[in-house]
Amino acid sequence: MSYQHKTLGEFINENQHAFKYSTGELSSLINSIRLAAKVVNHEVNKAGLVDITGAAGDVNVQGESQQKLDVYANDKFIQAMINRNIVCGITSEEEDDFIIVNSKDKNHQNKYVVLIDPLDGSSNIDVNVSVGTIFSVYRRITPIGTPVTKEDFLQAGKHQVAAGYIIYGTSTMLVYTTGHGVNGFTLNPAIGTFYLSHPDMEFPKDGNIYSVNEGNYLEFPEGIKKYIKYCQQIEEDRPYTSRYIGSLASDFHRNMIKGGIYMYPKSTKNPNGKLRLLYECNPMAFIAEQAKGKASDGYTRILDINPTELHQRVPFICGSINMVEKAEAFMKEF
Ligand code: AHM
Ligand code: MG
Repeated sequence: MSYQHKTLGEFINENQHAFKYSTGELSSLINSIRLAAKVVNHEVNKAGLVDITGAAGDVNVQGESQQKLDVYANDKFIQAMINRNIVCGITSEEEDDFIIVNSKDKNHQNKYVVLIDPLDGSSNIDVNVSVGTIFSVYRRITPIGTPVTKEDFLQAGKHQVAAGYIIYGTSTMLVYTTGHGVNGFTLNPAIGTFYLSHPDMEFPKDGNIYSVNEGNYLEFPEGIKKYIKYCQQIEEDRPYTSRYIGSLASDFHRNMIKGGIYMYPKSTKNPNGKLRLLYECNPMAFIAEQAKGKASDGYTRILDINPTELHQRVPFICGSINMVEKAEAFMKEF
């Protein structure tokens, strides 16, 4: 079968055998994320009707209270994983603490924990701009048969077994890796099926797009300021183009296809940057490296950082390898 006709379901089945000692658990996990993505997509697509159907906090005609979309997405992803009982723990950008998942018959036998940002960039919803879901999967490190602990979630990003994102955009796409390259699937909304549309995605080594919130320029470290000026210089293939959606998955996705760099540096206002290491930076860094790109905090490889807190923030520079290395060189020099 040519790749054009391959569905995500078929792709997951075929690739299950790539894992040594595979029990199908990871495949079921990706399948439940696929399912929740379709449910959330349906709701996100209706967001513009909010004046007609009622805003968050209102009660609709059926007497059900309306939920904010990020809370809705959080519930749907968590429910999908709990209902199928295929993970042993979940933590989410929307939750204060991690959730232990178990049922009597399973007795803490599941292997994987999931870390999720259910609706990233949700401030874009009101203005009909793309938002995303970002997820990350690790094998637990505490013994099977016991409840998971925080330790299972605080693993360095290099230990991820899978990571991905969903973009609710002009098309809805699910892009993920299990450590064997990166593949992208586009939803055909008419029949509710994801098709393999972007096999073996890779960042071009170089690019000409830089994505950063330049409103914070005056607060950035000197190295980042100098790098931004470098991007703007009229020389050789520069100035680069500035593109910033303010929705990480979408900015990353465009840069992976066209070649570019995304930066959320530290600033005087946000001394550790804004993005969350566990829910945003680690999964994107894993995908970036699998797609031959690079991700760092300006000095250190993101995937080597040992997390200390569930909601830890970290400066984030990610994208085409030569561009990230150039930005790192500026950080080192200034
Ligand atoms: P969120 O998790 O509160 O939605 O914030 C994450 C988002 C990223 O998707 C995006 O790149 C960034 O925040 C935009 O932040 P800013 O508006 O400060 O530029
Ligand atoms: Mg977020």
